[in-house]
Amino acid sequence: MSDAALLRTMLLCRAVEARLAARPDCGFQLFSAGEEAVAAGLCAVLGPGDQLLCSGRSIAPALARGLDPAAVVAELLGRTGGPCRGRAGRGHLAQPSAGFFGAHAVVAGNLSIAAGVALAFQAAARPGIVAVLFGDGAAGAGALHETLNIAALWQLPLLFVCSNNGWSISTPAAAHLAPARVADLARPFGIPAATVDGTDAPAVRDAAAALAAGIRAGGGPAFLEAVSVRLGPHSTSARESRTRADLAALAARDPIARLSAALGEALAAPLRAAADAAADAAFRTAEASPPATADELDDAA
Ligand SMILES: Cc1ncc(C[n+]2csc(CCOP(=O)(O)OP(=O)(O)O)c2C)c(N)n1
Ligand SMILES: [Mg+2]
Repeated sequence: MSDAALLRTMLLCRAVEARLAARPDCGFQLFSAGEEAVAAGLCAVLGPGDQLLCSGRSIAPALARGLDPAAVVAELLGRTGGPCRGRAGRGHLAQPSAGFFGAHAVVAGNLSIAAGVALAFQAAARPGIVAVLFGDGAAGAGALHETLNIAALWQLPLLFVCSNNGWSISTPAAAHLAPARVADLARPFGIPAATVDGTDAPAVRDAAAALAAGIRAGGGPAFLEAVSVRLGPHSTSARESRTRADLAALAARDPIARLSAALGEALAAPLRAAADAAADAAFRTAEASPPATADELDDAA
């Protein structure tokens, strides 16, 4: 995927989230602003036969994976036009037929499920790989260490990707994580690991491509740590716990501004306009979709 295509993907994610954030009925959301380069760079190396699992911070990963933006927005607004007919929302959004095995709201809960999907690929001799995207908050969880162990032992086709934005809600990584580099957790298991600047989309793509190639060649699991930034509060209902000075420093690392500057305004401006138009169209289509009914919600329970 070209650098311009990465920027197009990131701009769409930002445009959709900005429109959602502006709505009084936006619901409880976790936005990816600042982390779009991780989603775009990772998804650039995934093909139709691969599967992606992510955390509850799922909007950019779902859009970057290529899900229909109108369907994603419908799901977020609780409309029946969503892939889960509006019953899953951000926390459980899934469309396995599109290579998106889903969002998992339980921190670290996606890891062992991803190992199961990778085991199913291996058992069926399917050529694809499974990527699991999680935060630094999952890095101290037992599920990560158990999954690293079994993935290494069974040589599962699994790409671990940690978007290390340095925060779990209001807890800094330094307060809950012993190693300074999350990627170091993979090394005792013999799993190839790399750390990359997660605000540099082409660098994420290139690092993910190298690790994915090793997995596709039968080399077993790999681990990518993308050092990212969370530009906004943890969620739409969380108070910002960082200072204005902290936020200003983070804003200077905005991955979209970075790639826009690298590619030049002549290229970035039309991409921005196209992303805005695509996001507007997605909301129009989603709003025309009926809300999920109470009956349907009962069916799902
Ligand atoms: C097992 C579990 N504990 C607590 C929560 C509440 N929770 C939701 S997101 C979050 C922080 C996760 O931090 P991180 O993994 O770094 O992801 P980020 O929010 O930075 O994307 C927490 C504690 C949860 N969803 N699941
Ligand atoms: Mg985090």
